Order: sequence, then structure tokens, then C-alpha cells
Amino acid sequence: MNKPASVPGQFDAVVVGAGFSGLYMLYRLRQLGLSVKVFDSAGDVGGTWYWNRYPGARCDIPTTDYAYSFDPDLEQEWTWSEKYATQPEILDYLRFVTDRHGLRSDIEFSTTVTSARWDEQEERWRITTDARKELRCRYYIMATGCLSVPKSPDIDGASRFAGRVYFTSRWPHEGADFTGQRVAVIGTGSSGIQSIPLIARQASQLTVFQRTANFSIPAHNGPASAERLKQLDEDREGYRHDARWSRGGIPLEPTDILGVTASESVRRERFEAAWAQGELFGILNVFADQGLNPASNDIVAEMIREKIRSIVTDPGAAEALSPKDHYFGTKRPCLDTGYFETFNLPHVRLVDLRKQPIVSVTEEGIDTADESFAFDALVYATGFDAMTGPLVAVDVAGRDGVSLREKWASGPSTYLGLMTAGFPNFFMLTGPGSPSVLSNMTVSIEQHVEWVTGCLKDLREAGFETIEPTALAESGWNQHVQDCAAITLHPTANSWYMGANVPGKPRFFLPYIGGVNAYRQACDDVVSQGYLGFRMTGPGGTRCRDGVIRRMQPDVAMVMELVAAMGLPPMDTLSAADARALMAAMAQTRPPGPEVGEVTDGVIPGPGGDLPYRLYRPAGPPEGPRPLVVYFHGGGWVLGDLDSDDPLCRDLCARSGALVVSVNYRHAPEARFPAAALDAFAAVQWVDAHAAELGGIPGQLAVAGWSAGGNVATVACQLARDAGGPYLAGQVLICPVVDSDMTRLSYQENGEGYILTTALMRWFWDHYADPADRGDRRAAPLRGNLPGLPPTCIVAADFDPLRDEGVAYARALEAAGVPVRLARARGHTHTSVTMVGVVISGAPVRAEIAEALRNFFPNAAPQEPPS
Ligand code: N01
Repeated sequence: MNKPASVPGQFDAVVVGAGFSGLYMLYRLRQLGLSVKVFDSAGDVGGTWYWNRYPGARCDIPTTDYAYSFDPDLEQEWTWSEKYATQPEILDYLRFVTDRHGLRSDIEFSTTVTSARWDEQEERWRITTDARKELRCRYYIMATGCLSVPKSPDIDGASRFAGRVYFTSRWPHEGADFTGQRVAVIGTGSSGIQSIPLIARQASQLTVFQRTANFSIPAHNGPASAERLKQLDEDREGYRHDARWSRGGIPLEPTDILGVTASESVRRERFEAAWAQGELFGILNVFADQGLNPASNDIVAEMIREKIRSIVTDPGAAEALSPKDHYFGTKRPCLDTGYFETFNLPHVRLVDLRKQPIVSVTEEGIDTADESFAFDALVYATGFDAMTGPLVAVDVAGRDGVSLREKWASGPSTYLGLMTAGFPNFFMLTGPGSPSVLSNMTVSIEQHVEWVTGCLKDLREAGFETIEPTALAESGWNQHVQDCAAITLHPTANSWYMGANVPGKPRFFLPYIGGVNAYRQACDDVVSQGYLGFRMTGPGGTRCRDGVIRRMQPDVAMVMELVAAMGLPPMDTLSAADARALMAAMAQTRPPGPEVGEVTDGVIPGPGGDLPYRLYRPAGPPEGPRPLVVYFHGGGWVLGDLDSDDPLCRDLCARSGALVVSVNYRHAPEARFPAAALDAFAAVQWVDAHAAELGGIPGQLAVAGWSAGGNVATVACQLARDAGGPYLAGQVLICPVVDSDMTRLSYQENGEGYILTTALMRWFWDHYADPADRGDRRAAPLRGNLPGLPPTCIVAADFDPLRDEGVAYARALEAAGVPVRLARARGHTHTSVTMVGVVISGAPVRAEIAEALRNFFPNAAPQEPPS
């Protein structure tokens, strides 16, 4: 039972919303012994399932998974009748849960919270409702759902229509009878796609107005999957545990099959299996790369389009119904029952608004550019102001009276999707920045509610009364949310995930796409690190451990995990020969890098013998000579060769439009300092002298290098300047070794655990140079004479032990009057920027490098960057 309010109108917590999340929140808050009041505008529990009563409304997550797991007895007592339950059945389920736990007594229905204002003095929220009721609470929790504020119809003349108007999101409780009527449905998202086949059964004429064709697969509804039921019966707790630690909130083994490399038969087999299964996460898991790689995505998309063409008999309609303007999965795909088949019925017509846009709604119906339509009823299935809409619908004002709407004017900002700075003790369930709509909502909701109650319990036990995120933690999380989205195809779509469906809404990827498991881990890590990024206050004082919970780029973190799982021996424990063999073996498994026009191998006469080189010529026009870049590979002067950096050289060549001459140099320990540096300088001299023969523009020459290659590249620059030539237009140094001092902060921070370790760096130095030589400017060019060096681009990666020496070199060059561009590889390691085709988040850094190279050669022809 709930604890009654000790002072009338004063509660420990106020919760807005009595759907899946609000009900469970109430249940847990009661368990903490708190007094709670829940408000909902609806007349009963159910949230989204209360409002969205349109014909055909069902869940699109199998009901075996779309249910609470916190109450094992409840799980035994409730049996779903179908694989995907109807809206009435889900509503019945929520009523059943409500009554089973006696939750109703604390919920005030048909009451809308209109404002919530933080009272600084009292450290309480003042809540006002549309019933003019005022109350106070310590904790204010919005369980308002992600898709609960309908988008208002942004169509001219919408109010003029004289017939009946329906919104799928506000369907009348008494239902709608379309028998014998001429009906229009506007919108072909999930709501339109679910309702259209059922409306078509009644209507005498149905016209569907489609702006964007949508991907949909058959739900194959029926009994719940026997396999899932068996798994649940055998080990319910294990099944739920796997769901909680899965990517989407349903136990599923992510595939590692890549669409781009799979054989035609494997592609077909995997797709047909997913199509036959009829599950969202199945069709999103045909290939591991379909959400990342356009080519892979197109394989799945085309197979779906093929299916549409095989179902819809009119080729024109089939074509119009085939989505082509967004990648599959970047707008929420739908599960349907007979959707495409409906367009074969003689009384159903599709109007493609791309060809025939709506001009206005009229008294009789709809006028498009070409036609006037008359209807008895209009159905708007036009969607929602998703995720942020429900939160800013209430006038929430935090510290200094700043409202949430003001704070989020250019996009939402949250920590973990749960809280936002400046709004103490204000929690959001499934807020922007949480996995929510990309996951099985019920699993995410349970995680949120349990995290919030755990937090309130911890606060109480530690004697704190308020909690609020710091600005640093919050901006770090926002960045992480956007970083996770940026490596996928999602930001390319005009989806509601991006806020693109609501005119004027800032374009911002709203949910967290890193996965339910990764999100749960981040939330747990925040707690285990003493509520990292939260400020807590109480009578005993303030506690704040400030910081950012996820700083590494998500794909870099994935690579690090994969490498760790391989259990490779540390390089610094191997002989040089074994380390080279290991590196060569690793190189076999990576993607080849982009296509270039031509690759030719040759040799350069060096001071200690021939130096092999590989020349990369960009594809396509213009014909004729190009600027030249002499590139030196990484590998600590010991490892690496022309093959090791081949994908990176291809990438540099394709992006910059320059000829890239990758030169091998003598390696240690066979040839120690200064052999590598002298070879590099000799190579630069030779390429300069042979520029025309190589297809280059004489006098348009730059150098580049990664790691130890950056070291020899910049030493070659210094030697060239001292020798009065060759003239170099610029240098690109990617995470270079420029000093032998290993005491900088970045060594302390990143010296272990990020592939290039302090131990490995020591191993490299030991192989390359005697301690007495390590201060020589040809080993430690930071200590050299810097004025007169060419314009420089230096890449410094956050998680690189060499980061700070790179930054120090940039500062020193600047101080010496050299134009410098310091490219910060945020969230990257020493190696990750160079992992072409593996670490997608490295691409913008390489684009910056290419831009720097192009700027060295202002007269060079512009180049189309590779996709
Ligand atoms: O809304 P939507 P929804 N003129 O935004 C079109 C969940 N859900 O209610 O794409 C003409 O997806 C709009 O066109 P466009 C699910 O997560 C789940 O259908 O913007 N057309 C689009 O076709 C889902 O994703 C289930 O070009 C206009 C449609 O209206 C989310 O809710 C069931 C227009 C809106 O589609 C939202 O789905 C239902 C205009 N002015 C919903 N404005 C389950 O299965 C908009 N449109 C559990």
C-alpha cells in the first residue's frame, strides 16, 4: 500500500502517466515506502494503449517479450492469446496488473499536469494540474511515453472538412463504422499500415494518401512462437536476463555475417528466414552491416521491394509502394497483416503525394495538385511529436525558472536519457538519449524504473535530498548518443527518430542506438563510480564526482573488445619476427580500403639499399599530373610495410586526389637509428626528382606518416629544410612519435589498455635507438629547430599515449611560425583512425586530413570523397 501524504498536497513523488512505465514506477516507489501521486489525462490506465484504439492496433514486439518481468507470478497468471496482441488485449493486461497490485488508488485519471516548477527554497517541485490542483513533491517523474503527443495536421484547410475526422492516435472509444463510406487515410507509418487493411474491409472506397513509401514485412500473426514459449518455460529467469543484456531487449544472437561479402545463396536464405519469421529484430539482423553500410542495406531493401512487386498486381502501385528514399531500418519498419495485398482490391486506391501533392483539405474532401476527392471520413495517421513532445507539453521549469522547452530549443539534452542539468530531482522514463523506441520498451522501462528507485534509495541512505547531472556529464552523454548514431545510416533519414517529421523541430537523433545492453552497462557504471556526473546535496553537504561516462567512439570500443577477446600475446613480449608475423596475419582479416585508379610497385635507391615503394593513383578525371604525397607507414620503426598501411594509403589517395607514394624504409633492430630517418629523406629527394615520371606535378610535394612513419616524415622535412630542398608544401602527421620523453600525462592516462601501450613504445624505442641517441632531433624531432617547416596537420587521438607529444609539437610549430592544423581524433586510440572500413568514426578525421592535403596544393583539382 502507498504511504499517505504526511502533509496534505505534499508527496514524496509525483508521476505523470499511467502506462507501462508510470504503473511500474508507482509500484516501485511504493516499495520504497514513499508517498506517491500519479496523474494521467486518460480516463484509465494504459498510456499509448489507452489512446491508440484504431482498428488493427497491435504491438510489434512479440507479446512473450512485450510484458513485465518483475512479477514472476504475474507471468504465470497471464497468457497472451497471440504472437502480437491486439490493443484491447494489451489494455486488459495493464488493467489486470493495475488491479493485481492495487495501484488504482494512487492514480488520478482525467487530470493533466500543466506545470511543474522547482522551488529552490523548499527544494520541492510545485505541481499544477488542469483541475487547478496544486501539490508539492520532492521527486517529479515523467512517465509520459515517447509517442503520446500527436502531430497536429500540417495540411492546409484541415479544419474545413465537413465529414467525420479521425486520428489513429485519439480513436473514439465507441469505435468507427466505415461501412459503405468513402474513406481517406493520410499517412503510411505503422498506424496507417496496421489500420488500412481493416478500414478497407468496411469502406466502399478507400483512398490512401502516401507521402513516403514505407518498408513493411508480414507479421505472420498467430500463436506465440513455440520455440520462445519453450525457452521461457525451461528457464524464465535466464530468458529475461538474456533480454536485459541483449541489444534490443529480446534475446537474439547478433549475426556477424556481412551483407557485402555473403554469397547470394546465404543472403537469400537469411532474408527469407527473417521474412518468414515476421519479427522486427529478425529483419534488422539479416546482416551485421545493414545498418551501417549502404551497399549491404540495399541488398535487404531490394529483397523487400521484390516482395512488394510480387504481391501488388498493378506495377504502378507496386512501384509507388516500394520505398526508395531512405535506407531500410532508418525509419521504423512496420509489421503488417495484408497491407500490400489491400492495394489489389478494386475499391482501394493509392495516391502518391510525391507526384500529386495535397493542396488542401476541403469541405468535401481533399484537393491534390491534379484532382479533387470527395470523402465521408478522413483518417489522419500522421504520427507524433516524438520523444520530446510529451516532455515539453508540460511547462517544466527548473533552477532560475528556466523551462525545459527553452533549454531544449535547439535539441534535447539529457544525462542517460533520465535527467537533465538544472532540473534537480526530475526524472524522465524513456527520455531522449535512452534506447526506448529502438528497443523492446518493456525491458527498457523496467531498467529505467529500477535505476531510478535504486538511485532514490541510495540518496536516502547517504542522506542526500537532491540529485542533478552536471553539465559536463550531460554534454558527454549527448555526444556519445550522437556518436553512436553517426556511425549508422540513421541520421540520413527524415524520420521521427530525427525529429524530421515535425516542421521546425531541430534535427537531432533522439534515442540511444548503442543498445539496451550497452546502455544498461553505462547506467550501472555511473552508479559503481559513485554516481559519476551527478551532484547530490543534502543537509550534510554536497557530493559530486564529475566526469564523462563514455568518451570512446562506440566503434572503437567495439574493436577494443574484439581485440581483447582474441587474447593475443602483447607485442612487446614477442621477438621482432613474431610481432611482424602477427601484424601481417591481422592485416589479412581487414577490409581492403577503397578502390583507386591504379596501384604500381617500384623501388627507390636508398642509402642502405633499395627501398620498395607503392604508388597509388586516384581514379577518374582529371587526366594528367597530380600533386604527390610521400607516405611512411607506422609500426614503431620495427613493424609494418607497404601492405600494412595499404587501406589507409588508398583512402588518403581517394579522398585527397593526390598521388600517394608509400615508401618502405629499413627497420630496426636490423637497421637502427638513424637508418629509417635517412631512408625517409632519401625517398623524399628521389620522389621530388622523379615527380614527372611518377605522374606528379613537380614542386607539388608533401609528406605524410602515421606513428613512427610520422616521425620519419617530419624528420625528413627538417632535413629537407636544412638542405635547402626539396621544397615541401606540407606535412601530415597522424599520431606521430615526436619525442622520446615517456612521462607526459597521455602516457599516464593511456599507457595501458589501448593497443599501443607504454611497454610497447619502450620496446619500439629499445629496438630503434640507443638511449644516448633518443634526444637527437632525428629521433625526437620535437627537440629540433622548427622555424621554416611547411604547413602541418597533426592528428592527436584522445586515447593515445602519444597524444600529448603530438599536441606539444603542434604548439611548438605554431610558436615557430608554422601554420598548424591540429585535428583532434575525439574518442580514438593510436590505431583506430587508420582502420579504414572498420572504424567508421575515423572517416571524418581522415576527411580532415585529406582536406589539409588538398589545401597544401591549392591548384589541385577537387576530388569526390569515397562513401
Ligand atoms: O506515425 P509515423 P505512426 N501529409 O510518423 C505521414 C509506433 N507505432 O503513428 O513519412 C502527408 O510513423 C508520414 O509521411 P512522411 C512506431 O514506433 C507502433 O504511423 O513524414 N503525409 C507518415 O507516412 C511508429 O514508428 C505500432 O513523409 C503526412 C505518416 O504520416 C510510431 O509509433 C503501431 C503528413 C506518419 O507515420 C509512429 O507511427 C503504430 C502530411 N502533412 C505506431 N504528415 C506498433 O505496431 C505526416 N504524414 C506497435
